[in-house]
Amino acid sequence: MSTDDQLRFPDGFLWGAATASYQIEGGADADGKGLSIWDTFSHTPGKVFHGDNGDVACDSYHRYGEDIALLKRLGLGSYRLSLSWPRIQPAGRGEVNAKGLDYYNRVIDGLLEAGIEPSVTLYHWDLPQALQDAGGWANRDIADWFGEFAAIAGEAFGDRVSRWITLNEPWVVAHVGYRDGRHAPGIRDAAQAVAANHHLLLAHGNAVRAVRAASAAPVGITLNLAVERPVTPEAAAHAAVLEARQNGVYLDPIFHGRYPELLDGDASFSPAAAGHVRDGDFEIIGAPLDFLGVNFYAPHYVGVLHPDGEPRRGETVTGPGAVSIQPDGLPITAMNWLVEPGSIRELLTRVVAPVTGALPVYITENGSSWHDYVTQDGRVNDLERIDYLRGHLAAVHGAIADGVPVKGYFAWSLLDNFEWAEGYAKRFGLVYVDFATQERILKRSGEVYASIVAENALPKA
Ligand code: GBH
Repeated sequence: MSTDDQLRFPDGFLWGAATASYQIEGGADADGKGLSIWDTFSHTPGKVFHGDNGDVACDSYHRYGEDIALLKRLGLGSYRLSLSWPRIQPAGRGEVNAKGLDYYNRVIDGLLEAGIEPSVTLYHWDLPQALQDAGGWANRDIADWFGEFAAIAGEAFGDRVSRWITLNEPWVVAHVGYRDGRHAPGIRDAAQAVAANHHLLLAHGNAVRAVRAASAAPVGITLNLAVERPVTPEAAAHAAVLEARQNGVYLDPIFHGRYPELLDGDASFSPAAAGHVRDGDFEIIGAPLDFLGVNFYAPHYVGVLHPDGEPRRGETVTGPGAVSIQPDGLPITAMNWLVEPGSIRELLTRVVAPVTGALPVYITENGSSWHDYVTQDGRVNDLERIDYLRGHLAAVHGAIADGVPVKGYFAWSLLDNFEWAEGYAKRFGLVYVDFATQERILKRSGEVYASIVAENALPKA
């Protein structure tokens, strides 16, 4: 699958780009949409950098036609978009907003007309505020509420969606939303976080069943999995615990019907230890999947906290006795995340494939943020993003050569967009967005990606 001067991807490899509803749509109260927790959170002073919010974002609620034209110009086979739950069910339960369904019908039909497969995520973090008022992901009833929403989406779009993703990154929802509070709903409570972990999985299982009842399309879930690299032999045990807290608490219940043994007795990280598991739960959670979606950005390097208990400069305490460190010599993105392409190959071969075996895997997000700017001749010369993209695609190619059945790759993101707590300050797009005018400019990385897609191959450096 390789010639001397290029790395060829398997025939039929699916090339795509991803976005998420709250990050691009705007139209925050258009046509009967209900409030989401991100509307509330972003309008709460001090929560988002620069006081930014998603009221307008990329205005894709009105400009989706331009977005589809860009996808077509990139030559992509699929677009990964997410549904805003409160656009479809303003109160999260019961009443369906027909105008919300109409919006997604327009987007999906537009994609199909352009020959682009819609890959639809049911939940990418914009929970209806009304459901948060009832406890949100910490309330077990949400498993049923989400099942109802999934059934509505399945019936409305199931004849035209190419693949379904139930949840995006449940770890971020539970951990960043309910444990450290940097994301909506901004709660800092380990008990709610560990409950959310379990309820997200139950909701996922109910959604799998609901969409299957209405749609023949493949169904999966997207996890953000961690690669924890110990920097000394003593740090290996810490790395294992950190991977169990982020990877095992999702992979094990979905694929093995249990929570990680390594966390037994840790009620703040194991839903089993916290007493949330009831009879029959693992049958729901373990509903067979058609693929696993994996989002990956950067590895972590794990060291042992200095015996005096003080993290050294550049270290962050990440667990009892453990620190994350920034090793010398690796580039760092505008998000402060490391660039180490080999880590995505390690993730696929060491973490994912031993669990998923022959199950197809899609990279549902991968990308990087840099301090992009428009030059006087109207171009965005994002050479660092090109390096990141090429490096990671070469590493994905390597994982395929190792035997991991990776079937597609979605770049994060099609567009610069609302980067959650970082607002508009951090840009991940293949397309630059001037948020004052909504002008979209294809970056040089977009041109490079388009040529990789057209060739189904990566030129060797
Ligand atoms: C994704 O989450 C989201 O799905 C997407 O909406 C978002 O825009 C995109 O990433 C870019 O942020 O320990 O400093 O190395 C990414 C979730 C969780 C990625 C934590 C990196 C560790 C950062 N992430 N993470 S660090």
